[in-house]
Amino acid sequence: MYTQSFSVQDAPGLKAVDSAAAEDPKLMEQFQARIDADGRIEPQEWMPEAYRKTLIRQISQHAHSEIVGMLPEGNWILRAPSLKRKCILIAKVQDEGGHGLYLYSAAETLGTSRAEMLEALHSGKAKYSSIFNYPTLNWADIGVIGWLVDGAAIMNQIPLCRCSYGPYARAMVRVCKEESFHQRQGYEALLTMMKGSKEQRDMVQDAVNRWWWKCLAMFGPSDADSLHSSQGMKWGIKRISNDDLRQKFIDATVPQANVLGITLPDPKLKWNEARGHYDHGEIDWKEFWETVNGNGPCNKERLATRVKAHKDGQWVRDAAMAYAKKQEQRRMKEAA
Ligand code: BYC
Repeated sequence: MYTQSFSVQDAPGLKAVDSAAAEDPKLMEQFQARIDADGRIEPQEWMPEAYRKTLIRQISQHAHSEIVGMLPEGNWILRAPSLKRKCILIAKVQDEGGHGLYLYSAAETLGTSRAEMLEALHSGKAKYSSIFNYPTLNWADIGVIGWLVDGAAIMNQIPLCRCSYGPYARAMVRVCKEESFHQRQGYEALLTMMKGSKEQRDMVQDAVNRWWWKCLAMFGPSDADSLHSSQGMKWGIKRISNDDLRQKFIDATVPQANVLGITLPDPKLKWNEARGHYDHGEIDWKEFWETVNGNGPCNKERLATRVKAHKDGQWVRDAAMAYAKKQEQRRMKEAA
């Protein structure tokens, strides 16, 4: 769907966004009316500069999360306990790489380039999901990432299939289908371990204890502290708030934890009949912001691995460019 990226500024026939037009009240009114009527905005259409920038920020952060998210699981491909688990894990990690590619392409339709986005990631300027800065200590962590991390990701990403920006919304449809397989394979791996020895069951419980709170923080700061939520909701980029998504995730996950036979590490987790939701304890926001700001347990390692992979892959990009150039020259010669 997104094999042809283009720059909004450079593409002929497309109107570059200028800040004077961005402030034109009539255009703004038409734009908001389109969004309020649940319309989609496409790359060649007028959009406020701030809408474009917000989308570039969110989609590129999302893309970075997908490719950095390959690293903690990638570490376990050689250590998967069976050929079946290894095949599943390879397929999952490969899917995450694919998600990164659709998302970088969707962001490129807004006038940024792959090189700019990667430079921002590699220099530490851009954010990516906090969750990938924690270590994967044993095989149960891989099951828990599938069950909880991908489970949280689906909860956050299903509403993005209705995002007002067309290319992002369409990319999310396929991403969500694949995330659903990721979540199920994780849960199934944990169910298998829970039917095994006491040591295996303890490993699952230990992994859940370490990941639960970090997964709740994935949804972002509470609504009262969320910088971008109200504008993002007005523009139809976000459809459900951070806290509401977090609550939906908790409500959906508690029964799954019961079937699995593990305890979620929150003494305040309790069904509230009046609210029709589970009450829960407070997230450690100080720890979350430390991690988001580069000081989590694995931030430096993740970034170093990513930068090395990019450098090591330079010859592949050079070879692909040389091949494309050769093909183009051949076509020109044949056409002449
Ligand atoms: N980690 O005003 P807020 C995956 C930042 S991939 C780090 O609420 P917004 C998977 C936020 O960026 C999962 N930073 O922001 C892959 C903002 O900072 P800036 C990734 C976070 O944008 C491989 C500031 O905090 N999913 O699942 O309205 C294997 C204030 O926040 C985090 C997406 O990216 C965080 N957790 O809402 C397995 C989904 N949370 O930009 C699985 C798309 C917040 O002002 N993104 N921040 O410097 C979104 O839905 C939204 O951007 C967020 C944040 C809900 C994440």
